[in-house]
Amino acid sequence: MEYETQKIDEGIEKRGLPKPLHKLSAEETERRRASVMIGSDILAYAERFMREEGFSQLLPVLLSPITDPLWPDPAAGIYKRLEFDIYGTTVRTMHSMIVHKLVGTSLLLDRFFVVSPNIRLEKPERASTGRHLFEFSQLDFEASGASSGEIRSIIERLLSGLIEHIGTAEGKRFELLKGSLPKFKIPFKVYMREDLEREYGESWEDELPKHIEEPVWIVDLPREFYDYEDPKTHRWDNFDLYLPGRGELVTGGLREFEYEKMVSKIGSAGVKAELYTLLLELAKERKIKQSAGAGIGMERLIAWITGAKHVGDVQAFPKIPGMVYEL
Ligand code: ASN
Repeated sequence: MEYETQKIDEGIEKRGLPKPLHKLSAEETERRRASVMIGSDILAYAERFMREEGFSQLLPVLLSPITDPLWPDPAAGIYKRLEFDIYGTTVRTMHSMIVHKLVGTSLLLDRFFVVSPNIRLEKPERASTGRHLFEFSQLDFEASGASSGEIRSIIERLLSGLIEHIGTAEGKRFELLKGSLPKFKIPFKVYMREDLEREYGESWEDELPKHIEEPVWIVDLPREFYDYEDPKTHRWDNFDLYLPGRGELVTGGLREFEYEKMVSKIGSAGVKAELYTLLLELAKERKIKQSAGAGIGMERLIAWITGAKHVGDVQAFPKIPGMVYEL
């Protein structure tokens, strides 16, 4: 055990990974404290903004038989899916509350958001990307009857208001981090995924962040069955927001709501339909209303604003892929 701990410590040091709290020097503790406190302010601002936009805040769900398949998603790098039995039923740790959002906006509330902890066991080789964690939280929200453009506009207004707020409220803490706030204008530029593939090839996701100075939208991304695909053009009415030097911050889109389309997309993706029985039954009874929504990675947002190199540097208790610390 002691040997293992020493090996992990050496690994963290050598690779410059975020350390556990009890291993930080006094100066590093000050910096971690500043990032976490700016993070607290960011969270409070974002929650207030969402309420003012008419979204109610729900508390998160952590375990359910149904979660996001995260498949097919070109960016997925899951090393293990956690499933276990409770009370005789198989449950999964929450990958994202997407299905809860579709059902919730159809049966309960037109607009809601959740600061939603997600457990995705990313591959250990993602430890040093600076972007991946095996536990993170997203500001996940959904609006019945909204378009994907409306959702993008909400996010643009949230981000620009947030940067302005943090600039005035958090000046002192920024001095300590020696950082400068991101600068950008809204609306952000919109790129078609197809054009990026043509320009940068298959690995456009890694290339694009090196070539942009401000956040940009990417639209039309073939991925999980719940995002809307035009049956005639095969274009997807969904989006990602990419940050300069960092990559994806937000994922979202307009959603599927029709039974036949869901069934056929689940089938062609090779996802097990029996895992989504409830959603499919509701869709068959035409009880699923069309909605649109998105999720903003909170640690990525805080790391971008504070200038942290690794998303784990803004977590009080870092969750680095492949590294399990005591807390
Ligand atoms: N939250 C995302 C969305 O709303 C889904 C995800 O996290 N995979 O589209």
